[in-house]
Formats: sequence, structure tokens, C-alpha cells
Amino acid sequence: MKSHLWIEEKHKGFLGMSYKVEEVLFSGNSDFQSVDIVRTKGHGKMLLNDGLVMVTERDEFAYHDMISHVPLFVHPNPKNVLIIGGGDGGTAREVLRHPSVNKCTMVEIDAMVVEACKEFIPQTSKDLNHPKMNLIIGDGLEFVKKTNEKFDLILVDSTDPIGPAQPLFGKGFYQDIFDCLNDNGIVVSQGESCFYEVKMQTKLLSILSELFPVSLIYNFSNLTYPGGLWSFTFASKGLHPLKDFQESRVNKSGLKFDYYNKDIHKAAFSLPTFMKNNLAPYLKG
Ligand code: AG3
Repeated sequence: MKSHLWIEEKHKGFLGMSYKVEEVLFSGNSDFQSVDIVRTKGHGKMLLNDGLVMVTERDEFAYHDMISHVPLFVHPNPKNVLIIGGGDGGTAREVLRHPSVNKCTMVEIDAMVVEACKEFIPQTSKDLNHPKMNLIIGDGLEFVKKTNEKFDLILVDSTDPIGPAQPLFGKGFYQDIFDCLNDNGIVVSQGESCFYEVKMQTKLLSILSELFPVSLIYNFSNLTYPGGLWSFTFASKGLHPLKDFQESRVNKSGLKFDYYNKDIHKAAFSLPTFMKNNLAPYLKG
């Protein structure tokens, strides 16, 4: 049946972004959050957690290209990758395209997100059963505290810092991340809106800059996160995202991307002046 519904993400009590819904595919409440998948008229299928847009088929490529290929092309030989969160599977899908990666562990707290995406959004979830995948339903915070495994790359693919993801923006978590990264390891994290979340970005970067010799932030734009322009933080034990970027590797890889390319890789680290001014004390490397 054709629906007459619109869905609206309400952001911070002062902004609404609404989308015409053609069909509600899934609605559930997990132990952690509400999980909805709807088919929209303009953006394909859309996943929302607690009413916030996580993924749409139309623009997820921008986010998933930029969280993964930037660090994967900076690290000279990424083999062991850890994703915290990322239940929709889009980040894993991109990581697994790099042949150097021989294991991709993903620790997602919410089984309902994984199951619902497997059923309704194969575009992002299609590789979650890949033989190189080690999918753990569990708490990422606990995992990095307890694991003895070392990773070349950790990608923190979280929701906003409210609800279950809140501790993923704290110092204890990043200390544990530091400890389970290899000597030339990199951590890239979902870094929120540079317009609406200045405080959060400042806090996250100040934590990263206390722990890591390199702490930077880069931007990409998409359609469905509030404000459109969005950020990832980049922190490492030494590798620099521009100085250690061998751009010829991108073409040599033979991989094709709809958002990422060697020019956007470099441009993404050029920041608007207001961001430089806000974040200057914490940009290192
Ligand atoms: N992670 C969520 C990014 C933040 C979206 N925020 C919002 N709509 N208010 C996306 C997960 C993709 N794998």
C-alpha cells in the first residue's frame, strides 16, 4: 500500500529534515534504540536509529568511501581492521575491497540493526557474511578494553554522541584504542557536523591530540546528515594522511569509487577558517 507519510529527523530541537516515505519496511525497538527502515521517495531505503538518519541508499557511498579509503590508502599495508559500530555493513563492504586486508572484525552492539539491514538494505549489508569478516555482536567499549589483538586500522562508525554511542566519544575508549593499535596504526572516527557540533569536535580532537602524535580532521559532504557537511577525525601513531599518502596507489588499486579519489583525499583535509580557528590547538601532525 502506498503511504502518505513523511518522516522527519529532528536535530537538537531546532532543525527538521523531512523525507517522503513510500513504505515502512521495518520498525523495532532493541535494547539500545529504535530501529526503522523506510523506503523514501527521494533517497531510496533509509535506516534511522532513534529517529536519526544513519544511512540512505542514495548517499551512503560518500560516508563509507571517506571513512574507509582515506586511512586504507594512507596505511602502507593494512591487514587487520577493526570496525566499532557500523551495523549497516557499508564500512565493512568498502574495507573488504582492499586485497591487503585479510581480516575485518566488526563489533556492533545492536543485533537488530544488523539483522534488519541484512534483510532490507543489501546495498550496504551484502558483505557481512564475507569469509574475511569476523562479526561480533557486543560492546565495542568492552572489546577494545579486553582484546589482546593488535589492529592496523580502527574505524569508529558510530551514531551521534547520545544514547548507546556516548562513551565512544570519551577518553577511556581512545586510550584503549591506542593500546590495541599497531605501531603504525590509524584510528578514524565519525566526527559529527562542523557547523552544529563544534563542542563535540573540539572535545574529540582534544582527546585524540593528548594521546596521538597525529590528530587531524577532514570533511566530506552528503545529503542527509544535518547541515550536509560532515567530518571524520584522523589520529595515528605516526602516519600522516597527506605526507604519507602515496597517491599513485589509488589508480594502481584498480578500484573505482563514486566519491573518493586522490584529489578529494587531499582536499578533504583543507579546513574552512572557522574550523581552523576552533580546532587549531588540537590539530597535530
Ligand atoms: N553513522 C551516523 C552518522 C551520524 C548521523 N547523524 C544524524 N543523522 N544526526 C552512520 C553509520 C553509517 N555506517
